[in-house]
Formats: sequence, structure tokens, C-alpha cells
Amino acid sequence: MGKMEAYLDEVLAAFDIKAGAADAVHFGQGHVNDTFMVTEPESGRRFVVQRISPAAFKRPDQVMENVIGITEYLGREIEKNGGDRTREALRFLRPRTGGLYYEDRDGGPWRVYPYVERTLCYQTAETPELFAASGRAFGRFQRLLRDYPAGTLYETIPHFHDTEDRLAKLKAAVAADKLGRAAVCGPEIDFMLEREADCSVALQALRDGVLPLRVTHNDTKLNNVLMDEDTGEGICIIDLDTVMPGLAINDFGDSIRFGANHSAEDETDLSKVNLDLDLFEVYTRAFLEGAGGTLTAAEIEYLPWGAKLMTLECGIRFLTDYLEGDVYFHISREHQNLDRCRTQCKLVSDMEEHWDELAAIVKKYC
Ligand code: GN1
Ligand code: MG
Repeated sequence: MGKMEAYLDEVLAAFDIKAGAADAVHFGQGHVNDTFMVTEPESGRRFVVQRISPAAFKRPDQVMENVIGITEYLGREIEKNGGDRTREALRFLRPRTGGLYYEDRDGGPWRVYPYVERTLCYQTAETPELFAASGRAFGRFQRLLRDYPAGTLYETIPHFHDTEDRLAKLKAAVAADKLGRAAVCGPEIDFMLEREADCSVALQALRDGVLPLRVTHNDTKLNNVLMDEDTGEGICIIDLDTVMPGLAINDFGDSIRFGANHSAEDETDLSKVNLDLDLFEVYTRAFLEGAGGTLTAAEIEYLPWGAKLMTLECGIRFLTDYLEGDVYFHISREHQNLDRCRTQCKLVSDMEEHWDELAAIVKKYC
């Protein structure tokens, strides 16, 4: 039995779920939280049970205030639009101990939501239609939340998409070189340092008032959208821990980073890691369709920057974690975070090579 399983009995009891640790299996592909799928033996009802990572989230109370504020708001908006809020928004259970989440005997924060049945979750964009469905869903997320009071949201991970700060942290990790790993990743470190000026592009546009601050998801990977098994449509956005005030171009960009290619994030054969321009266009069209006029002309023009910066930043984060000893992103093999960093560098290079084409694509939809 793993470490986290040891808490499941008490957690399930706190949420009145008639199941125990034996009814739980590890679930999903997240790198940060610990996630289980639990099935009640008698009713057959399924629940997603999650321990929020204390390493990533210092204030789980604030995470849950954000998440519940957002899911309840989304539920109301979905209902107003004639949708089904039980399938299109997550619904978190309240523990019988009160509050928005449950703290286990060692202070670990847990939450539970009913699994949305008849949905699928994909790790790679197996078809363009699938990728488009996720784009529409994330675009719709922007539209539904356009009037949400962004100022009431906590910054659950301060400086989360602060690319300048991410680079500063990489520099600090290189200087400290705790494990003596810097010697094996010289080219990757140089790659990031050569792009120091890029790290300021979106942040400067925000400071200049060119890009507006919005409610953003901040982790818009394909695997954070549940697809309806029957219609193939992206119906429900999950993983709301990093919903914060942010830039819409970053939500777009993180999707491109993860989805507009045909390889795993930790692929070691870099010849397989290539930006797919057709998928870039498919996603752009779908995201803007879902957003339905929410984005400004400047935001649309900056979309390629969102793609490049989210990819560069993720590469910087993987590299920093590698240098620090894999303390943030879970790994299942040695050097996995360095491999993840390398795929991101390859994708950034591809974007730079095809920059004019990316700009031409977004211009079509402006
Ligand atoms: C983390 O846990 P997961 O896989 O949903 C990370 C994202 C990264 C992603 C890289 C809170 O997301 O920012 O882009 O890994 N989430 C957090 O795969 O740091
Ligand atoms: Mg996730």
C-alpha cells in the first residue's frame, strides 16, 4: 500500500462515501496532486478523491474557496444557458467535519467530487476533432467567466505564469546546482538563457495595458477537459486549482504546448516531437469560436506568444525541478524532468521556425 492510501478510509468516512481503501485505484496522469477513483461497492457510484499537493499549494483553503466559487458560478451560468450543470461543471462534496475540504490526521488536504460518468479524458490529441473540442471548451470557459469578479480570486500559486520569475528561479537553481546536474544540461540551460528577453513579452504587454487580466484556468492541457462519450464534445473543465487572474493567451498557449504535437511530454526521441501547424490552426479556430467574441484584437494577435511562452516556461520549470532533484513534478524514471524539458525546447524551436505562419493563422481569425 502506498503512503496516501493509508488515509483513504478516514477520508471516505468524512465524505460519507460507503467504500474503503480497497475500493480505490490510482487515477489520472496529474504530476502534482494524488488522485484516486473510488467506487462504492453497493451503489456502484464513483467518486474522484484527491489529496491537494501541499508542496504545490501552500494554502489549500484558498484553493478550495477559488474552486468552489468558480464551479458554483459556472453551474449557474450553465443552467441559465440551458445546459446540464451536473455534467458540465464539477460539484465538490462537503465533508461532515464542516468547511470546504477535509484535513487528514496529518493535516493533508482532501476533496471529493462525483465522477462525471460517460466521459473520456485523453492524453494526446488523437484526432483534430478531439483537439478542437477541447479548444471550444476552454474558449467557452473564458466566455462563461468573463464577468466573474477576478479580484475575488486568490493567487493559489503566486507567480505561477510569471515567466520572468520562472527564469530567475532557474538561474538560482543553476547557481546552487545542488545535485551537480548542471553539467549534463548545459545546452538546455543556454537555450533558456538565450530567451531571457522573450520571458518579458506578455508580462510587459500586461503592464502596458495591452493585454487585460482575466479569470484563467492556467493548466489547459487536453487532459483537463472531460469529453462526452456519446457526442465527443468537451463538456467539463477539471483541475481548477490554478484558476487565478491571468492572461487568456496563456490558456491558449498551454493547450498548444501540450496538444499541438503527436508526442508525449517526456518523449526521448526528439525527432518525433514536432509542432503540428494544422493542429495549431484547428485549436485557434475552436478556441475563438468557444470564446465567442470575448477576446480583444490584441489578445488574438498575441496568441502565438502565448504558445511560445507557455512552452518555454514549462521547459524552464522542468529544468529547474531537475536541477533541484525532482521535488515538484512527480517522476517515474530518472532524468524524466530533463527529458520533459527537452521536448519543450524542441517545440519552442519549431514555433520560432514557423513564427510567420503562426502569425498568419491567427490573423485569419482576427
Ligand atoms: C502540472 O498536475 P498536472 O499534470 O495537471 C502543473 C502544470 C504543468 C504540467 C506539466 C499546479 O499539471 O503547470 O504545465 O504539470 N501544475 C501545477 O505537465 O504546477
Ligand atoms: Mg491535470
